[in-house]
Amino acid sequence: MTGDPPGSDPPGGGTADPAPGAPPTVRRAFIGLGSNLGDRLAALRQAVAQLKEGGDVTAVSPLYETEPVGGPEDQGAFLNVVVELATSDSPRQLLARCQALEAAAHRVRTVRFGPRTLDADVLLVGDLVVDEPDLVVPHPRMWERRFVLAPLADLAPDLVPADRLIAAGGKVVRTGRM
Ligand code: GSY
Repeated sequence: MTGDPPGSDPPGGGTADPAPGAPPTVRRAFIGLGSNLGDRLAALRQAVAQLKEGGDVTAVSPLYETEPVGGPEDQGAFLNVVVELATSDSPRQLLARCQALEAAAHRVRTVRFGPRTLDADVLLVGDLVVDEPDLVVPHPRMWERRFVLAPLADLAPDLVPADRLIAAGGKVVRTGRM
């Protein structure tokens, strides 16, 4: 028997790293970024730059302008990208990085699903599964959201079956690169 059985990771999304002193496990992870308030492009650029400070960003998807999914009817369109990392960070460490991005963008939570300067979500962390009150990985709503699946499919077509991309909701338009 080699490796740990699925679901053997410790609570809190910590990594089940092998022996002490052994190199940490590097996983392919994806973070979703969205903005529909203020200077949307500047907010996404700042978030990507901040993520790159971690030294583990490997790719940034094309930029998409996307119809809001959920929330108030009168909110403006989002800009969305997905960022790929090759990282030894745990899901919980990635959540902390996402929260730091939102804090740096001065996000204030007012209306649930309402306009936001920046939303940063942990989408996938290798094949890890986390189900805790404040952190669920894979992201529980990603498969319903074309604003996530379209940029994710650009980076990782192997992870997004075509039928799921077609079935997902929300109009998206690729507008170029950041
Ligand atoms: O969960 C991300 C925030 N969000 C978005 C978003 O980023 N893009 C679009 N198009 N709709 C959204 N609804 C929510 S909530």
